[in-house]
Amino acid sequence: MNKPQVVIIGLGYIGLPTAALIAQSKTHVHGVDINPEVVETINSGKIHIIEPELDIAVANAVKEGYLKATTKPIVANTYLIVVPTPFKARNEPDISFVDSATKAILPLLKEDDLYIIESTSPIGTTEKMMHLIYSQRPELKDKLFIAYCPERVLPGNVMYELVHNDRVIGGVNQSSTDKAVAFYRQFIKGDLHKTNARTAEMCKLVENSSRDVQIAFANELSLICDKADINVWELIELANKHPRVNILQPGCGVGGHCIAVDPYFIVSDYPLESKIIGKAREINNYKSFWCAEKVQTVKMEFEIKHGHKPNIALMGLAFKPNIDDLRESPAKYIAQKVLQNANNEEYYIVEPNIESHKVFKLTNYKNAVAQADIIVFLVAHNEFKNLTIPKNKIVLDFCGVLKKEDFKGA
Ligand code: SAJ
Repeated sequence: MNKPQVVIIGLGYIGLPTAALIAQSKTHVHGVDINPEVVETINSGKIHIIEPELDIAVANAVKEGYLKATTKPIVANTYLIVVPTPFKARNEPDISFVDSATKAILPLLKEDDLYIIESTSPIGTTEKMMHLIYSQRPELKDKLFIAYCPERVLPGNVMYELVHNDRVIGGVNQSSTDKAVAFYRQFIKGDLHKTNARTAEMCKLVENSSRDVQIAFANELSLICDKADINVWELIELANKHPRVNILQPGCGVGGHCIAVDPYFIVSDYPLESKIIGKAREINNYKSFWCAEKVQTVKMEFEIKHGHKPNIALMGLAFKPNIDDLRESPAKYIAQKVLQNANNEEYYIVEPNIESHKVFKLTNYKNAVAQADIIVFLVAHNEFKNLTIPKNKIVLDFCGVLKKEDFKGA
């Protein structure tokens, strides 16, 4: 096999699709992951994550010899850091994975190599890594190309968006930006926008914070409308008829690994200034809590009125509609909270996108609706949209499945 040209550290939701994409253009990619099981899975042409079309891309790349995975990096000329940046207690970003990935390649670096961080990172991380590299390898000072290039793909549509989305690319100097742009140009059809590293880092955080703030506005409206006895879905639809208004949809909170996390990267570094960004996080988190409380209240009202415990259907567990991904899901949080407060009611848990779950006993969605006295819509899956709900059932529609139908709750 020829010498690999690209090393990608981190073979997760972004690293693995990126590795497969680059390998498709017959560039040798050496993927690195600390988890030996992940490495073994990929080398057998299989994948450990759920993403449409990724399985075929990885199988082909491995079969044709352009993608190989190991637990240790090797010498290449381009290094991509695509590791997670979680947050620690008190919502502070944790860049220790970026730090250790950089340390792992430090001894391998040589003049003219390109080092790119793709991981979502607090502002200044790329410069911090540059200082780390040059302090350990002073003979390479100003002889490497160092840049930041965030991804912006939507889970479920990664293989398409990876190629077609525009990218923002920021180097620590002009030549680094140019070199990184030339690298991505080989694989990406979207426009590549040049900037500096700090702006590129902030751009990623701002994109997800912007969406979080907009969702928080919709969630706040849903709380106000619940008190004011106004159908929030109808309200938003009408307000959006204005040519310059585009309100997003309320739901049971914000889930996934990105939108509910990235805003904290700004808030923790700029706590005094980021008032709206911080408040949006609070509102979106509170919305999940509020939904769980609402179920509790309606359940007790039912028992007082009917003199017996209700059957309750909890519809959806995924973090957004029509996917099988339950990571950081507000619907799952609400289901857990409701079940913690269970008091001999019968519960039917529904998630049409998965076969079974190790904690929740799942019920078919039609059966759940037929059995339930109270139907709680947590995720707007397509399956739920055409359900006919008998008038005698109580419906809590937290995600707008029924839109303008007669229902109770935000
Ligand atoms: N949600 C609402 N109301 C809405 C839209 C979304 O409550 O009107 C909720 C969803 O139900 C879900 C959460 O927000 O719980 C996030 O879903 P999403 O589809 O908005 O976003 P993600 O997390 O799947 O992907 C986001 C995308 N960022 C933006 O749209 C700005 C994606 O482009 C990023 O690449 C990704 O985060 C990431 O990796 O950062």
